[in-house]
Amino acid sequence: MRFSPVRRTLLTTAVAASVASVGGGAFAQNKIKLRLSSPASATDQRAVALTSIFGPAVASFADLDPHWNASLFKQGTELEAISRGNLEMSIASAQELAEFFPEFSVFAAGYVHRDAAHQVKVFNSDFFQPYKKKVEDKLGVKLLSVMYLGRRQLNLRTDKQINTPADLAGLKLRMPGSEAWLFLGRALGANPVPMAFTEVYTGLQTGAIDAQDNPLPTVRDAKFFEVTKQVVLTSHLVDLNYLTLSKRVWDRMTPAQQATLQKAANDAAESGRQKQLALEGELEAFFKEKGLKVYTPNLDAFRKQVQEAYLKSDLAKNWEKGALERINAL
Ligand code: KDO
Repeated sequence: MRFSPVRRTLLTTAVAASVASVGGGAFAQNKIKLRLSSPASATDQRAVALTSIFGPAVASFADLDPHWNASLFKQGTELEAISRGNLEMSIASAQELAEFFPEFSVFAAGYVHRDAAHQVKVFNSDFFQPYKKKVEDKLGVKLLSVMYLGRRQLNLRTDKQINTPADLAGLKLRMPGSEAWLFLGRALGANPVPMAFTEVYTGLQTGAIDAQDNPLPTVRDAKFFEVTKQVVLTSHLVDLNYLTLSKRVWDRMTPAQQATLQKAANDAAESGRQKQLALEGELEAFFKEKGLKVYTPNLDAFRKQVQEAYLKSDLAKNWEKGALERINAL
């Protein structure tokens, strides 16, 4: 994995910018504007939890100003925007963080996190604290909470039966556009095509791509079921996002405001997680009613191929020593 020149420059300017902001003082009178940008739709449970729980909980001192469907910043550019002081919040993936800090790709690797509870354990573990600190110090971004997106499943516009990774050979599988994502697509046995989330519906409709992967609630929210014929339950990634906040904004809040905001973030993440889990349990039936095939392939074959691909990859060379073992032990 390479550090792009843009990302490297940004890491240097971010540190300079956060040094310059020291001594900004608490937000005493004016409310803090918290612009949040995400490709998520307004019906996504993370969005629902942020607007119905987080926003009201911080309303005495902050105005949450969410922009869904990537309407403010393009997918994958949000961390850079926060770092440069152009945005206050985002819902970031470990894959996006791996663009700046390659060691984050371990949290984005297939068949590593076991479930939603495991994600929370990892996020709160002593082992994860230096990762958080590095993102704060070098990028000026605070990782507030871990949000559960769900188990990513394959969603195809063709009805070819998929049993093992070999059945995906040559399949144009859309992945979000970063190296850690594309690697996952290749590890599954497909031909990954980078594409922004907001373009996926049209991509499936026109046949620019053969398939996409996302958790069941996202397949419903984004209406991908309207333009696909099957869902193959590979559960290849128990996917997470981090709710992020500009460290500069955090540092200018009073300790009481910080405590309120942190609790609001944790409460919103917990509510979103529970709703997302419940939906995952219900949606198989919904897709079947809509006429899609929904079935489980040979999971041992997928797990074996994906895990082996990671272990012998360049990505794994960037993982902290013992990281995988520590995650597995939690
Ligand atoms: C996607 O682009 O497929 C993805 O699921 C990636 C996630 O990290 C997350 O950003 C998500 O999109 C968006 O929030 C839209 O749900």
